[in-house]
Amino acid sequence: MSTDSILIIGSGGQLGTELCETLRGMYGDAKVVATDVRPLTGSIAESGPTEVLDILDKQRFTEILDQYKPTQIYHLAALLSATAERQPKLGWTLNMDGLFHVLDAAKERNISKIYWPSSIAVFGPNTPRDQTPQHCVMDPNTIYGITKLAGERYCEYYFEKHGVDVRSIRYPGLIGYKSAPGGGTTDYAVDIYHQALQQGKYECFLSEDTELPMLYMPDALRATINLMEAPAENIKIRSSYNVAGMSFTPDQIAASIRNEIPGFEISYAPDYRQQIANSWPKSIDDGTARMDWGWKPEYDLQAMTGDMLLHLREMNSIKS
Ligand code: AKB
Repeated sequence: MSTDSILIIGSGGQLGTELCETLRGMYGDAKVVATDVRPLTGSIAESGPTEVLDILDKQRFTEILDQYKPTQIYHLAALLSATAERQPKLGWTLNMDGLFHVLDAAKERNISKIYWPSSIAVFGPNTPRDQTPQHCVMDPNTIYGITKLAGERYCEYYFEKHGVDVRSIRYPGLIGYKSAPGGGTTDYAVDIYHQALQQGKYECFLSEDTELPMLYMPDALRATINLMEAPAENIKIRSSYNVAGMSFTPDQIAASIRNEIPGFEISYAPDYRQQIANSWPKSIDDGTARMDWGWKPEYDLQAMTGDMLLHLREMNSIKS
């Protein structure tokens, strides 16, 4: 394999699945090596190279680096907020040690760019919750948020001290129809569409007025690629960029679904994830990303709902 290949760590997840497809479309199937802790199957395995990789296994990671000599790495493997709250030690180890392995590899080898996702979980109860600025109080009180904030500091440190070209976005909740999320607090906003089509109703684990920032997957992919393609001198933030698409409550997403499926019903049974959501911003100020590399979202809530339902109906052969 030539030296300009891309390695994705965590290709089996919600973002990894779609990012792999996008990057293979852009650079060629053979150039994008998809890895995951579990063997990858389906179109991702049929269309290009795949490997099993637990990023905590440094020896296996070294073998893969030696074999493929990637010049870019997208390191996506992590435990998300809800799962990490249930397994805090594993959350810390996977999210931190995995990042160290990748940053050290970039420092030691000829790897020109690293992408690492951060999250709105870096903010906490004392952060301004409306239009949360790029720079403000950050006091996350979830394990996931703590690892993301520590990871951001590490990324900036490796850029400053070792010249590692690492780029990052603080994703809000990601919503897409191609792949399922797993272990996040914002996952309800994906599940609700599936349940709306299958059952006509949904029981939400957050309260009706819990407002959170969200981003539709096509916008998330565009943001990620635009950031990675931007000239290095434009990237002024080496911790992680605020990026936003829309903000809504469960009540508002339900109303947008009702515009398409009039009989849709929602009920509420908040659980431990409510506390996580309560510590996060309601909306995000992404002015710095807009200024530095031209970020602009395309989808609002109703446009996303229309597109999600259209594609899910097509995929499941459901008539409207
Ligand atoms: C989660 O809910 O844990 C993630 C996130 C906001 O980072 N979707």
